[in-house]
Amino acid sequence: PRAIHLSDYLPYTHLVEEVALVFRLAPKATRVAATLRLAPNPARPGRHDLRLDGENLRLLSLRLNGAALECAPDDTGLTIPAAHLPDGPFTVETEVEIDPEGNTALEGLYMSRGMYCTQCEAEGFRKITFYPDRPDVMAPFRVRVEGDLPVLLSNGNPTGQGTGWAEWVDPWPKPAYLFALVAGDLVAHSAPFRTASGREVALNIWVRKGDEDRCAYAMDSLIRSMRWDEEVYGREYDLDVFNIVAVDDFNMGAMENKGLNIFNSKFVLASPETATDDDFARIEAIIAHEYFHNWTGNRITCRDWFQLCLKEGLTVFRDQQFSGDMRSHAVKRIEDVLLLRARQFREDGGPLAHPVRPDSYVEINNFYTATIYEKGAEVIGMLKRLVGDEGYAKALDLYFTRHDGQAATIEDWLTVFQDATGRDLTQFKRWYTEAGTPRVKVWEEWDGATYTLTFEQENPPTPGQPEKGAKVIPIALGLLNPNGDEVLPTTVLELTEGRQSFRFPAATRPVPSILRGFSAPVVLEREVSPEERAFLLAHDTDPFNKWEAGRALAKDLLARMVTDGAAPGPDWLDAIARVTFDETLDPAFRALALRLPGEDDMAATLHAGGVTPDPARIWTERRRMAEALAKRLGPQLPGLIEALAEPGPFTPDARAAGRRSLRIAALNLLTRIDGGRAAQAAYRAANNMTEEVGALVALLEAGAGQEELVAFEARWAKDRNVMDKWFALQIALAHPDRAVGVTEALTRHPDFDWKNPNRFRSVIGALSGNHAGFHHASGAGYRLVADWLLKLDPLNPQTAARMSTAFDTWPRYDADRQGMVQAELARMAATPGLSRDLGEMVGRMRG
Ligand code: B3K
Ligand code: ZN
Repeated sequence: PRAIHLSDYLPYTHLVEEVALVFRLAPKATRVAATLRLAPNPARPGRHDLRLDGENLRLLSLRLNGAALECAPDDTGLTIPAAHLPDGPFTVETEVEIDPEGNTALEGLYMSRGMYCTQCEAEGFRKITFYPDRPDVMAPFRVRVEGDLPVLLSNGNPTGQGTGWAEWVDPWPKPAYLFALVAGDLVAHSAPFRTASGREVALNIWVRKGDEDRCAYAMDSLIRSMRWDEEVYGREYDLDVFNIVAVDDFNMGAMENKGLNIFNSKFVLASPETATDDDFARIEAIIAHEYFHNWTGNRITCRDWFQLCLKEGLTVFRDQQFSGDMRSHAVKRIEDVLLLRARQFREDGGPLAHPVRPDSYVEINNFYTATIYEKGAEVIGMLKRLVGDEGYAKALDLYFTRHDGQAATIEDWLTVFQDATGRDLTQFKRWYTEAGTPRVKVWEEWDGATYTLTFEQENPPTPGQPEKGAKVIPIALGLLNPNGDEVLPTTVLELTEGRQSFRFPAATRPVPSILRGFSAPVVLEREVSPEERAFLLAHDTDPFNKWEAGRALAKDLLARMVTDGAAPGPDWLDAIARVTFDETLDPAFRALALRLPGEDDMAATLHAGGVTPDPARIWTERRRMAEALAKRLGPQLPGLIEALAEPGPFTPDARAAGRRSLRIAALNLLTRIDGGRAAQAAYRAANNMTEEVGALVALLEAGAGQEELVAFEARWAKDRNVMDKWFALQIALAHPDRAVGVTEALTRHPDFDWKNPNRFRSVIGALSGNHAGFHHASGAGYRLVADWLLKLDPLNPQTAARMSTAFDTWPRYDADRQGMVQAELARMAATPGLSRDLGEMVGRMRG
């Protein structure tokens, strides 16, 4: 399959002035009639063939300006030669037949448990009808849906409905990837919303009967998101209705179709009994994310798929701001950085590294990555820091006025910032075009009067990019006196050269707090003594760096435990103990400070330091670390658990969730030293899923919990979203020697419906998330995951390809493991009929 290149971009030959679609729904033979009003595009002078994309469509009829036309489609579309086309505007009508029931790829129009739904981003619309399926072709849509189901939905405003039919008009020109249709026996949880300028909007969350009592939190999140976007970005909603539909079979989290967001049901449905605090937080964030796309993505969309970060990076940045405003900025930032390091730094450091704006791809679905999303958001965070809050606000206002209704590029975005703030962003643009995580080394010097910090940046090579220039790196810095007073409040240094020094007057030698708030997505390399880290953990006024100091202390220690058998000493144990019981600190922050470094993170860190990680050893030492901490805190844990109990009914707010997370972290430690008694009692007493799962996790991590697993299954067998947790937890937390066996056993469970992406992820994805189990020396983990990817690929290539990223860290490990992964990658590559999706991923990982 051929790669597509950014440099080959040309505007489409024609403009689509209007689209009218009629759907006659039938599970195996849905008919789609499309009428396209087209005109030559002045941006492409000359006469051109009309090329329409189309895949797996049975063409029933084709008319040009009302007259039948004989024209046979090929595998990827239909061409009407220029010779047939008039000089001016013309109309093309097609009728096709498609098979929603046979659509297991869950792209285009498909069925999920009796309900019709669509997923068109990135290139699914071409599986529905012949069309120029590219984001720079924007048109208003009229849709008529006919089908024997009570609820028939599409984008825009409803314009009429009767038994068995409904009509919708979306006045806002949009690319085809934002098209959506849903039909099913659904019920709505509804609420009214009045926009700032007084438009009445009907909000509906459509779910299956029986799920309507699990929509309240999603609705509340939606209303808060709509209000927030008005208040913070001045963005109002622009239709009379906003519909959200929950679907059980979905390849990713959710989709921002205009006026008709479609969600994976696990990111909508929540009740205290079925959803954990993390689920509630994710629902709030994803509802906000999809809603925010209405402006950043829909009203202003992407010119081509290389510009994906234009909408995704910005929308992630906005949803992060929103969650911070709703909850705690400090806690949100720490969680976001944990995720960034776990997913994006991992991607950036391996064979799948690519720029935030890639310049080529084979299958665009493979580029919905942590780099596009999370690093894309980090880049905007840096931009905001560099131009300041006011500059950012001015730039965003200009972006919305200048580009509303357009399909824009990263160049447009940066030009807006240059025009609004006067700042030259030529060098900054490298963040978009160059892959890899910069490494920043720091040296300090103090001569009695002046304190000097010298930074050196190194931009490591990545696939296809052996060399790169220096980046603009905003480094937020604070200086503390040895007595803990802050002598320099947060100041942003701009590192623009390979090596650069900054000087500060200082009569005593200060302690630096560098990269506050994680002001740039870089790896900071600096030799720091445990004493200095403990000092910052105790005194830093920047909550992120305060947490980071404890994290670094733990990572340094765990690295020494793994490499030279060191034992946890009082420097770390006492420092963590102080934070754990410091009642002036937010419980959510204390819980994060108690969280040990992850095994995969540790493997990456060891590898970066020149040590080949041994997964089994990391697992053992990390456990030893937790046990030492449990022993150190032990006597005080029951009291802490007791003090954090929440009287009264469950509320999902950040305050209550933070208390629960600290309580559960304490319970988890206690379980390592009390034989599981407290956790067993907590499991029985739990009246919400957060505590139920918290107690179960504690037991499973301690090698117990079998009885509780049985009870859990008996209680939740009928609830798919809850049962996903049951499958995932026992695999993710299995002993490394048993992880593959447990996974194999669960693949034989009658409820292992592997064609359902959520269930597949909660079994196969949970195994690849069990670091020591997946990387087991036997190679059985690699084999099992590869077997299942090969089984899924013919049915659902998108999900198979996405999950293949499990293999991308192979260069870190020893020669045996490298060889075994390479063998699995080779086996996959050699499989006849491998999808373009999985084929591209495997090819990139083999290098
Ligand atoms: N834009 C969608 C993702 C589509 C993924 C296509 N493979 C969801 C989101 O980012 O909001
Ligand atoms: Zn998005």
